[in-house]
Amino acid sequence: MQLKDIPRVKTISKEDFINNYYKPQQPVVIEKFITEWPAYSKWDFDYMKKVAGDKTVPLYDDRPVDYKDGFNEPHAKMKMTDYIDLIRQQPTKYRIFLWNLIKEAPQLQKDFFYPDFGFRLMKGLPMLFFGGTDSHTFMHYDIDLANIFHFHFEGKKECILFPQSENKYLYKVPHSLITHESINFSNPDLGEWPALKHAKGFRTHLNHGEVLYIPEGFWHYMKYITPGFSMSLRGIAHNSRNLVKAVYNVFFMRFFDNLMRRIRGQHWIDWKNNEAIKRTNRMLR
Ligand SMILES: O=C(O)CCC(=O)C(=O)O
Ligand SMILES: [Fe+2]
Repeated sequence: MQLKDIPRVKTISKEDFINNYYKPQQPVVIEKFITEWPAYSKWDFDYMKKVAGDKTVPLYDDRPVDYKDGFNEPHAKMKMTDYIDLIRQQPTKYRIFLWNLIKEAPQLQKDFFYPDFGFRLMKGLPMLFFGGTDSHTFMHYDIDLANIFHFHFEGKKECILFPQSENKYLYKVPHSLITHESINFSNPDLGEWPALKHAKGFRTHLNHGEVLYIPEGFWHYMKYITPGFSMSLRGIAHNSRNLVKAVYNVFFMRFFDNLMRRIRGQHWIDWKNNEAIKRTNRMLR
């Protein structure tokens, strides 16, 4: 993989952000953007325990996709307070994924602001993500191909991004939003996944208080190097091709995939995983 370091700035004006990153659809890390937010000094594991300790949280690990799992169905549940104790004490695969802040911990809304970067952010959808040492998300892009601002707290997190232009080298699983689940993007076996040698992407490590701009529809893989959590704010896709893909994914792809799981069961999943390899290797000939 050819991974460039994501550029970093301390702060940025709206105008520079739009011209240098949003318009050309390039990622950037802003290191000191949220130092004025209450969240910058308040948000840590003890505070999360205080605010949401009693909540039961859905947990995900890195098990392979099973046809019996519904879309985004959790693998385990725990009280938030127990989950935070767990990730502080030992490495774990368990992550919290897409936890709706407004629904689950609305008082956290007082601690941050919706930044004005020249386009509208979806106000109802601030999402939280937690992970322990060595947990990671699969390489995926979001169903609505949104622009994402990803704010990180507490720990250190590795982020690897690819634009949609690299799909042909990424062993993308058809009728889904993920790459082949056996690839370890932190250290891929290029003998087994030769097409990845051609994929051009980006990498960075996020620390407490930093925000990563992920351009619309970009693939993202996140690995928690140490326990931490993040908040994502989203802005709707502007490129018309991305918007068409988003509408297709939300209104068709999801239902088609669920229907095929019901009809063909594990064969459907196995077929898709095989196709991911076949289609990508075809590119190499
Ligand atoms: O950081 C994570 O665990 C995943 C973040 C993510 O997928 C997102 O913000 O869309
Ligand atoms: Fe995502």
